[in-house]
Amino acid sequence: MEHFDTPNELKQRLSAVTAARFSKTPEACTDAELCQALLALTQQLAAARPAPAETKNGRKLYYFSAEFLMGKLLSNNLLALGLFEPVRDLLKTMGRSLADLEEYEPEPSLGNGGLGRLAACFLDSIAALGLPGDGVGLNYHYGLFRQKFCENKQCEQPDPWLTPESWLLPTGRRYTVAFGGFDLDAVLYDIAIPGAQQCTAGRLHLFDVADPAPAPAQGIDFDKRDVAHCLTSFLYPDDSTRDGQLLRVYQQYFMVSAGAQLILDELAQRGFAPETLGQHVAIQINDTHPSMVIPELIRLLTARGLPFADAVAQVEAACAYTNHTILAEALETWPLEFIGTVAPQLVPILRQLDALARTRSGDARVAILDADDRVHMAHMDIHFTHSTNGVAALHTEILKTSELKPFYDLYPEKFNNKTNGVTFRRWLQVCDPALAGWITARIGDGWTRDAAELEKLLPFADDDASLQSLLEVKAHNKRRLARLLQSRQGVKIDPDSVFDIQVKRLHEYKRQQMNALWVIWQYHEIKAGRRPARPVTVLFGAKAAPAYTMAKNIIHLILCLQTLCETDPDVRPWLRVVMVENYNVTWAEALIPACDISEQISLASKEASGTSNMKFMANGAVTLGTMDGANVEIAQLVGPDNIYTFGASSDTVIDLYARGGYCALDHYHRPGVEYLVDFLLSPALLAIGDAATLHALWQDMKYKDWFMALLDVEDYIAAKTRALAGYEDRAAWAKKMLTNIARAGYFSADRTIAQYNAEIWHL
Ligand code: 26Q
Repeated sequence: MEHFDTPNELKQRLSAVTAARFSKTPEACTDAELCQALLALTQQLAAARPAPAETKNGRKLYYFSAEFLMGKLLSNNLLALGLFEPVRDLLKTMGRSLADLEEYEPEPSLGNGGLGRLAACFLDSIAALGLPGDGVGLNYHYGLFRQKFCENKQCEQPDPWLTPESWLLPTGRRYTVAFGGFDLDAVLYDIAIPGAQQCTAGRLHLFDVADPAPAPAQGIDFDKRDVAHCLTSFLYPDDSTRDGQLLRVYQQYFMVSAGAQLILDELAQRGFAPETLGQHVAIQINDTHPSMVIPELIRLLTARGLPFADAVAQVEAACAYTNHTILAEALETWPLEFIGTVAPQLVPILRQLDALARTRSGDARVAILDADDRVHMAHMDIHFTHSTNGVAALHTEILKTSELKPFYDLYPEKFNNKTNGVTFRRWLQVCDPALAGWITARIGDGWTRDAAELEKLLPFADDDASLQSLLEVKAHNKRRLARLLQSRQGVKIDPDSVFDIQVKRLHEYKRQQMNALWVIWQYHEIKAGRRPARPVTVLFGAKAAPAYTMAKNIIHLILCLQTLCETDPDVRPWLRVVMVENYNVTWAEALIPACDISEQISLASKEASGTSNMKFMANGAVTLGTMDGANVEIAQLVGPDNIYTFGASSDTVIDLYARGGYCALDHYHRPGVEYLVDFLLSPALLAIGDAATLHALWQDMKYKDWFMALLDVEDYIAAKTRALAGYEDRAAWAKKMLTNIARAGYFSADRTIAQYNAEIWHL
């Protein structure tokens, strides 16, 4: 940890930075300047830290991911450097606050959602455990679009995050990537990742083109054919329309080719021969986006003289693959023709790998190249890595028994589970200091090093004073969120209402539309004179991929319901709907600590894990959820009294899909359901929203309902009614909160990373 012997010394360091940058004392700086100065100072301190020592077996990890959703770095890095409290106290003496300064830090949104944020949590834990490992990704100039609401619809705006005070350290390193017909230099920038409780730092390596395109005058339209300049311009949104995404393949090959060269370089620098790759390198492939690292490494090793079979064996020993999805339509396959255009040198290798895979199994379902000459990236990963893992217990079981069964039959020893985790440093210590203080006052601060120690809180479930003050912590966080909503969005909410929160990417399988049906139900109840015990505020946050029409239609419905409730004087005192604009990591850090009821309502079998469910739990929210993803493990850990579960089981759902046994219309005709769906076409809603959009959504819900919202909606309403009734017994609710916090330790990313290391990486 960084030690400044006196607060004075810290002040001197800060003064040196403000003097050099702004010729001012810290006191004379604006909040924006002070933010920049602190960013610069923590960046200097983090960058000065050495890499963790290599372990005795000399292995080093490279975590390859197309996305790293880092979020703001100032507070997190201050914490890792041991400076969070000293800086907070110093600022206080100056009459300033860290929270105010942070408003000026741009958020690097280099990811879509869960997968990208997981990668960021993992880097934090790898550094905190002092493991020798770096991230490898791309330096997108525009992260995920910025969301605006215009006329109750989503509009997308560019999100430039690179500013002079951003976190990139130039490294002077570059590699040449050979594409079909031209070469391109990959320039390496680093972000230093200081390890909490360590004196070392890891690195996030981000590759960029040497001569990036200038920002477009407006919008986010880049010339996707201008690969040399636009390759790193923007991050692809996660949507189901993948056709024609040639630039995406350019991005992927650029990342893995430069990354593979970096790995072989460092291997040589460490004094090891290329034929020892499998012994000295661990590569984790985060979903299929970096899968081309496999053929690329094989190509580079054979070019260095290794026989093909030996190169394959080394790569298989080095690489491991993580699967994050069971949605068949989300599995990446690329036309071989694309790869022939982008990286023709890989085509013969892919054909050889396909031939080799066919010698291992005659089952056409496990082939790499299909009859249409499409390359199944996940298939290549499973054949030519030594480990395939799912991200929650249920997800891994589903992979083994249904989605990837032919592979499991072929390679049972390769399959393993690594239930996701989140970093409690960002997601509890930094975002919820009030709760962190409450915990430490009761069990000491050992939990900040080992989250399993949170279990020591369990005896306090019988301590009335502790329960009372836990409720006060929650009330404090709800008031904090209310203030933020007022200042950022001009919306005033009632901190004494129940905060029911669903924040995640908008996807039909996550079923925000089912939550919207609950709003419609509650609206009708209130109109009929049946009011809830206390007001409810339903908060949503979600971005829809720009090309995902159904998702955008659901946003429209939610925003229309928001207007409906706001403008109806009978309803507004009892039911509010608020959708936060531009939901991102920064919003999450304010929403999660303020949550009472955590909505985790995906169709069972569809959410691989979920990770916000873990963050909510650790912050004392009670889950209302289906038995899906990691919710299953949450339910096991807290027991039935401390979670509200509902809905069809994953077995039932998988069976319905297999038989084609689900008929939305049958469920629509149930008396408790029809009026909810038909409300989409009611005069009240049509007066607010766009008729064509609402009609399209109504039709889809009634006739298709691919993710079975109508199957579960009545059970959902019943479960939410139970949860809201449970909330009214404040002491009993506080016990549920406490139990959730106490049992959340399992979901620390430190635990997850320790398992990756013990069972896959062996660093
Ligand atoms: C692929 C090809 C072309 C364009 C975009 C994509 C693409 C981009 C992002 C495909 C998928 C993603 C993101 C997936 C994701 O976030 N999955 C989530 O991963 C979490 C971490 O494991 C899980 O908790 C979630 O359940 C899972 O949905």
